[in-house]
Amino acid sequence: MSKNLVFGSISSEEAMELEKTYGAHNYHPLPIVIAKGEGVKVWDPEGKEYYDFLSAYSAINQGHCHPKIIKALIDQANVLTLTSRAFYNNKLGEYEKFVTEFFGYEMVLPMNTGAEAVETAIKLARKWGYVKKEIEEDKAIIVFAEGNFHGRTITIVSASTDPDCRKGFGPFTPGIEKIPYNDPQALEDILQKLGENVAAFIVEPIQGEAGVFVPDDNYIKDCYNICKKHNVLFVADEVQSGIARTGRLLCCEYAEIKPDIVILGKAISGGVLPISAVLSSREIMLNIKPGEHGSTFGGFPLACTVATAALEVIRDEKLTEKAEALGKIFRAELRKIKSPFIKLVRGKGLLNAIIIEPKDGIEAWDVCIKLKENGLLAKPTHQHIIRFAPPLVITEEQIMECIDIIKNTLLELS
Ligand code: IF1
Repeated sequence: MSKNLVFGSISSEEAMELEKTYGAHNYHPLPIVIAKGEGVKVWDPEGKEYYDFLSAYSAINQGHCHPKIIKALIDQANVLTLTSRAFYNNKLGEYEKFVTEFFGYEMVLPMNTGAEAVETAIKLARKWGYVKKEIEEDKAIIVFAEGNFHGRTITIVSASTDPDCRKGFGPFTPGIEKIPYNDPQALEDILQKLGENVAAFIVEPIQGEAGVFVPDDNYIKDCYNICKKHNVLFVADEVQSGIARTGRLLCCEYAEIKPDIVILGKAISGGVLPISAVLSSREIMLNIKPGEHGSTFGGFPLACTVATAALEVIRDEKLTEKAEALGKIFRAELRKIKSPFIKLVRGKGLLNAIIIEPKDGIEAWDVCIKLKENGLLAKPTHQHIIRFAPPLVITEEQIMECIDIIKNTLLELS
């Protein structure tokens, strides 16, 4: 049977079969195989073209295979990839200066995945709690928001309220409290009660996985002020909301506050390597002493070079401004679509979602299948929500083309 392949050497069917046979079934992907990516577009092995409206969950803000980032990867890969932190190297310090100045912080602790950065932030906060706030040893508490998503490690899922993230993975890490999201009073109440042992409040400025849950305008600022009042660190998980995605370099800028600790991942590398970072002050960062935390690859030369190029792209191509302007157009156009399936449109910048009203047995998953057939890739979250997050390099013309695809798809399903 001719495979009529355009990219790679195996067909979509073969690729899916191989994953099913040899790969753990820890995901339920949409039935689409991606073989090539460039900018806002991806292609399957048979050459069909799609708009990518997931951007690998906002890791590909700069667009697939951005030439500047790929060049940085290739050039550095031919010189030096990894030294470990047993020795110095000529790339880490330069990157640390660049990234701390880029985001306006004094110090950075480089890690690899977002979850590792969240774990690092938890350790930094606990350490600060014992050393600086003089919390009784092993009594430190970290407060999280219900509906959060911060990664998949045991400590992080200990903070989760999603049964699918927790079931069968206990026992869980102690010293974790959870309060309703978008409710500053709930934070005030728990800090009134337990505040003297609370080291930090860790929160997403917009809850991505929860379905692009944008809190009230005052929420982040109120929580920050409550944390200050109780000598509790305010920690922002900007792994998904950060790096221009919501129309600000950091989503917390909308609240006009500067978190004590910022957690970054995903688009810090433009989706080229797993790179993450924890940014903070010297007063917080220097409580972790040599040998108390780290990782083999954390801040390796290849990562430093790629992350520098990826952040320069954000700056030089003005992707923050673009995300804000195009996000407004995208939401306005989505809201013009008259469809019984659209219950709500919400988001900030180019992190948006529609809440689907199921109808005649048709749910968000079916909408995504039809969108795929019409050339646009998006994936549902929590059954009835479809997240739309294209690379920030998308043009206004392409946005309008995708609005038409979404409109026509919903029309077809009606
Ligand atoms: C999966 C979700 C998104 C994150 C925030 C930390 C991390 C993530 C705000 C951890 C990671 C990814 C993980 C990936 C799918 C995706 C995801 F659906 F899982 F929840 F984006 F919403 N903080 N989110 O969003 O970063 O360790 O993955 O590098 O696990 O399925 P990571």
